[in-house]
Amino acid sequence: MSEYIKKLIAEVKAKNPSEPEYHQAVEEFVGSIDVVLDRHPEYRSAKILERLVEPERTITFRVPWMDDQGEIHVNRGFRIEFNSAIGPYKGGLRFHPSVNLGILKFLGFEQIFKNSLTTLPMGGGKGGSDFDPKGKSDNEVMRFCQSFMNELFRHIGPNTDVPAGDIGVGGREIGYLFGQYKKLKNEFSGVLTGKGLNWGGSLIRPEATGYGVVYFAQEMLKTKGQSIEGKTVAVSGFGNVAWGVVQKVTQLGGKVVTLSGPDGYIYDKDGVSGEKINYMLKLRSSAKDAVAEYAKEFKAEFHPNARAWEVKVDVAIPCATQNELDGEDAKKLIKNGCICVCEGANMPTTLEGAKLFEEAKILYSPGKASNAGGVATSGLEMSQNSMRLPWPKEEVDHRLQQIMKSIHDTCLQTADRFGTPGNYVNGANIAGFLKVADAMLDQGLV
Ligand code: NDP
Ligand code: 2IT
Repeated sequence: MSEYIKKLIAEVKAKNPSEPEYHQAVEEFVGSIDVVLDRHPEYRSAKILERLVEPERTITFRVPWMDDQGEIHVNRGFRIEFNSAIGPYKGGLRFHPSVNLGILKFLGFEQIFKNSLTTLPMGGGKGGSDFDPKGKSDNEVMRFCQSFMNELFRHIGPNTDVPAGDIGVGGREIGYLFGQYKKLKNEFSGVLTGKGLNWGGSLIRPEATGYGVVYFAQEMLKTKGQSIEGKTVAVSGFGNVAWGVVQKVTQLGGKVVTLSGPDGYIYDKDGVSGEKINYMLKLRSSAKDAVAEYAKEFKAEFHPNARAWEVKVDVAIPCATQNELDGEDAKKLIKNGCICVCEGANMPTTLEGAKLFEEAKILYSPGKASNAGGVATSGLEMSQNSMRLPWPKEEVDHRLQQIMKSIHDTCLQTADRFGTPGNYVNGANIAGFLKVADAMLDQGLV
């Protein structure tokens, strides 16, 4: 690593103390960019990296709301408008008690390059709140969303910043947020994505992240003359992304044998398929934060307080949250003969885990490439909203498949061009970076 990059990382750490996830995301990214700067000194002199690591705008606000008993609560709301070089800020909202500025900055930073890879014109942003949806009633969630939008509405717009869902934010929350935006602005527009199908949503958006991950994994396996068919797959999480992954793996003839939650993981030797996939939706909406009930319902094994990565599988698809797969987990997967790790969540693998996958030379893709199908389909929802014309399911799915193939091929070609063939991490970081960096140069010092 060059002195220049080392200094940049040290400055990011000093300037953004107590934000370990943000440091991790920057470190992982700039490690790939060193070689680009050697070939393109113009990026260095224009201070592109120094500008990239500083969000264009960071908004924090108070979110007061009342529970069903009449008690008042105060949460913190955020929106990080990170980079608008190639389009309006775009990225999800996360509602989870762990949310803080550092976590949203890591997510917003990754979103810049992910969105760049999608081939669509979207800048990078992320937001959310430390609100805990666990155990809340529909009315409480509605009042929280309305209060959150009472401030957020003045910062967003269909050509400015277009939020969507992430952990803890699904169709129900997007509905309440959209309703309040519409009331405040007196405007029906595509200001959020992941909307309901009757009011501007796109077919396939709920499934898109998970489907896209599996399309990407399929492309990765193809490079080794293999496919999903007949493979056993470990999936973590049981939320939106995991649900889409399980559906698509099953359709393509693979077998998902694990799901996980904060309480542990389930092992289902017969595979999560058929009615069991719909049961995931029930588990999720029960807001109990646990997968143990799946084991009871379908006579599967439940392993409390353990991670699914100890199971012998061909393919691993982490779909829960950041840093859920560390060095020890990576060693277990490699030892058990896993040939492909395709990230569904954002930054689920620690720096150490990623290094081990790279050294073992197994197929390994970073979330910013393999989970980009969600935001890409959000981009397709924006196009349909602008045209005021919904596309059929087949068209959206076809475009999603094309986009995932394009991201896959771009990653491999770029990795090759910059001297690290087969390295999806470098390929994704560099290809995502080049488009944004050139747009920043074109647009001058803003
Ligand atoms: P959901 O809320 O639908 O599901 C999240 C899953 O992860 C749940 O099973 C959840 O369990 C678990 N989880 C969340 N936080 C933690 C934690 N701190 N420790 C352990 N488990 C946790 O979210 P999504 O499926 O939408 O998101 C999953 C991942 O995919 C995230 O990394 C997200 O950023 C990423 N992603 C999402 C996209 C989308 O379009 N939705 C697009 C691209 C990436 P519980 O809530 O019970 O804790
Ligand atoms: O991490 C992500 O890419 C998302 N949560 C989806 C963002 C979006 O705008 O659809």
